[in-house]
Amino acid sequence: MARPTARDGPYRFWLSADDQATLELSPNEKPELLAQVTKLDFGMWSEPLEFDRHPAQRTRPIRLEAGKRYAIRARGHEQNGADHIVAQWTPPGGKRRAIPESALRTGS
Ligand SMILES: [Ca+2]
Repeated sequence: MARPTARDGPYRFWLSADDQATLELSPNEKPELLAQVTKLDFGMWSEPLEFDRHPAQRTRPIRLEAGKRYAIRARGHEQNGADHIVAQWTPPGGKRRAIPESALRTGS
């Protein structure tokens, strides 16, 4: 669950994974409304924390409201070799960085 506490505005999400991965975001806190915002197909792996190997690693800007809760889910599928999955975000007017723990909580 992501809860941007600081600012309204467009957030861009980033995904770095090995092998296949998807990132889903809900328009609200309901996980049943999760919709895919980007997908990395098999073959679209990257090094850990490498976010510029494939255009699909970044989402379009997505408007989020400060204080509102959103369900978010990253899922990976390992095929062989190394494996990892990391999602980050770019907050409005900021730079790409880890989603701060203060903006996340687990469960529904
Ligand atoms: Ca792998």
